[in-house]
Amino acid sequence: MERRALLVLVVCWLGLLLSPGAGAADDHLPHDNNQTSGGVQSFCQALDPSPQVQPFVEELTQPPVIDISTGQQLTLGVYKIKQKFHPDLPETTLYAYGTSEATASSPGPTLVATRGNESYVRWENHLNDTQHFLTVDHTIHWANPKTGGVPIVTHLHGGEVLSESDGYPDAWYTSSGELGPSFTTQNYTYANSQPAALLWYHDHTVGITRLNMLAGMNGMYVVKSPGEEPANLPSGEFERLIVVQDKQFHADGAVNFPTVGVSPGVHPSWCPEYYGDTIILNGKAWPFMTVYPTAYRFRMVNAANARYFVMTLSDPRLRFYQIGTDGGYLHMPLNLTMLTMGPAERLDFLVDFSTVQPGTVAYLNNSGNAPYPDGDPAVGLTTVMLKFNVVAAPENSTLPPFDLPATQVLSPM
Ligand SMILES: [Cu+2]
Repeated sequence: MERRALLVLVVCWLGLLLSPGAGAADDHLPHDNNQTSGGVQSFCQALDPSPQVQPFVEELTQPPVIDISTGQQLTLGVYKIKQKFHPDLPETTLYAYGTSEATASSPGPTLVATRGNESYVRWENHLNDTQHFLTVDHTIHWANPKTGGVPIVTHLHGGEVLSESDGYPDAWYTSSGELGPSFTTQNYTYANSQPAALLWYHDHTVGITRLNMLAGMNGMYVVKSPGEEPANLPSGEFERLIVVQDKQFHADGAVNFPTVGVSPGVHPSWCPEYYGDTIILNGKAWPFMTVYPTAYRFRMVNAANARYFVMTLSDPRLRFYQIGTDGGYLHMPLNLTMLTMGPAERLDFLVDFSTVQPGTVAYLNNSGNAPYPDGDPAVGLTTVMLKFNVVAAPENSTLPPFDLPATQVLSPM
């Protein structure tokens, strides 16, 4: 089983390496919290800054949740949709997962499985574009369907799965039915044999993974393990699952991705890394979150192409209690002031807001250099991810007490 898990991991990262991202952003803008600015080393062409937006005007939302522990096959399609990332931004065209075109979103629905129960997902391609809306570099090894269209294939990142259901980069398929050389089925089986953890699904097509990811093809996948997880963790409204991504936008709302590569004479549009100047949590640019003075659980996925998030809390009375990582729970919670989350990584942590008064405003900040660790410092609004507004609990309500998992021992660092 360990060998299989390792193989899956290797295949996934190979896919990313074969189809690296691209990018650049405006360079060295002054620190100004009213400005949208990326300020990273330019690998390829410098991209125009995204339209300026007012941060923290929309509440953090949660993607729809679908229980896949029932044994019933779920059909999820990829659809071309429009989505608003911010009231100040025009609609953005995306390719996104959903049970229908009307409900598709980026991130897609959060799939919740139970350890020991197989689940079944049929992944459908409903993209009828004759070509990708982002610029494909035809000089690098990519799916290159003879009949055109937008190939897709879905990988469950971190999942222990058999190869037919792993979403190999060459197992792609188009909406017209053209198949990649490794295609066997689009009906995938997930064993859910592994310990409880947050996984995520994303496109994995050879040579355009970076484009399909930025186009919106990602979502979360939870393996639950009743009876084997720490008791009394914050749950319900006190548990938030969050996909973090950075994007850059044209004035018309379209995703801004380099069209001129790092060595355009050889590869016209290929770039090694992409950094967007807009930080997006669950499909919203710089949302805020209203919290009561109690503990919340945060489970995060970094779905960025290249950006590392080095996260701190702006109020020294607030701390991170990290309880889990990619593979599931840690042996003991870690009492931390900083968390680092690289691309594709997951973090599971608690923040106890009972240590501050209602009326307190706090921020989840980012100080990750881009590229990490030796690139340019984060500047402008890339230094902040999420705002917390601490409010009093409703009258006559009882908030759950802060309760670190009983099966773990607090170990201050
Ligand atoms: Cu992956």
